[in-house]
Amino acid sequence: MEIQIQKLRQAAEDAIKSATTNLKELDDVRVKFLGKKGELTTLLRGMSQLTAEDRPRIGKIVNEARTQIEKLIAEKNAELKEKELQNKIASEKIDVTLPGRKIHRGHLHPLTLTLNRVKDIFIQMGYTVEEGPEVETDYYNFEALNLPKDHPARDTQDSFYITEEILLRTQTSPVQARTMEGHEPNTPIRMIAPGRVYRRDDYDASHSPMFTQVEGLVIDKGISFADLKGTLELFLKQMFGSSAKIRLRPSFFPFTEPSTEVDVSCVMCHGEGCKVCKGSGWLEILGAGMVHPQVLEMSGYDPSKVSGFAFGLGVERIAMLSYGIDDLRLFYDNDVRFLNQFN
Ligand code: 2U9
Repeated sequence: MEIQIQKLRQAAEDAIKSATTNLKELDDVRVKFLGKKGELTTLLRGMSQLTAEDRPRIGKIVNEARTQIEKLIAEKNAELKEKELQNKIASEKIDVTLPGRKIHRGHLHPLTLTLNRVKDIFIQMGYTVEEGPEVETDYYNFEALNLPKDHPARDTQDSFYITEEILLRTQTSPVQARTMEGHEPNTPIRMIAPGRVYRRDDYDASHSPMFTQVEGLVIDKGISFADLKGTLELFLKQMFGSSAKIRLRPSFFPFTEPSTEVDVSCVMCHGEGCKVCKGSGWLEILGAGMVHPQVLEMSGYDPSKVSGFAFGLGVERIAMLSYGIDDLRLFYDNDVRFLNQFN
C-alpha cells in the first residue's frame, strides 16, 4: 500500500509539472487524483480494510501525499494564472504611435442652418415659434384664411388630398389660425410658424412639390403697416447685412389687406444688376400684409379692437441666395459632396 501511495504521489507530481498550457489542464489533474472519484480518494476509502495497527501509519502517509499534491496544485495554479495574465497583456498591447482614426461628425443641413438663422432673428425680437400638423383640414388650410371652397386663389395652391376635407397643408398659415383660436380673444400674439408645405408643382431647378416656409403673425392693439415695414426691414438687414435696402410693391393675398411683396436689394450685385436679379437690382423675398378683418374674426378676434400684420417667406429661396446655390434640387438629393460644403 505504501508503495502504491508513493507511486500515486509521484504520478500526481509529474502530471502537475507537465500541466503547462492552461488552468483547465491543471484542473483535470486535480479531478483525476483528488476529485470524488479520484485515485487518491479511492485509495483513502480502501483504508477501512487495513488492520487497526496499519491504519494510522498509512493514514498519515496518505494525508501527507494529499497535502503535498494540494500544495503543488495551488502553486501551479498561481503560476498558470500569472502566465495567462501576461499572455493577455501581451495580446492587448496598444501601439500608441499609430495614427488616430478620424471620427466623422455629422452636421446640420443648409436648410436647417438657414431656418435657424431666421428663427434666431425673430426669437430676439420676442416672437414665439409655433408648430402644427402637416396633414391639415380644408377648414384651417383654406376656409379660416378667407379662401372659401369657390375661391379662385385655391387653383394656385392645389395640394395632395387624403380625403376631400383633409390635405397636405399648402402653407403654414393654419398654424396661425390654430394659435389664434387657442388664445383668449384679442390678446396679443407675436409668433412665427416654420415648417414643410406641399403643393402640386413641377420638380426642377426652381420648383418643388414640397418646400419650407416661415410665416409670421403679430396681433395687438394699434398694429400698423409701419410696424410691418420696420419689422421686415430689420429682419432683412440682419439676414443679408446692414447695407441691404428694401422695396415694397402692392400685391394681393386673400388673407391680408392691403398686401405687399417685399424686395431686398440684390445680395449678389448690391443693386447693380446681375444674372441672379435678372438685371433689376432687386430680389423678391417676402410676401406680407395687414391681416384681413375677416380672418381675425374667423379665429375669434375683434377687428374693431385689434389689428395685425402677417408675412411669409420660402427658406429654400433665402438659402439659395445666401449660399449662391442655383438648383433647388440640391437640397433634397442628399449628395454628401454637396452637403459636406456646409460642415
Ligand atoms: C393668418 C393671417 C395671415 C401669411 C402670409 C404671405 C403673405 C406670403 C408666401 C411667400 C413666399 C409664401 O413661401 S412662400 O411661397 N407668403 O406671401 N403669407 S401674408 O398671412 C397670414 C397667415 C395666417 C392667420
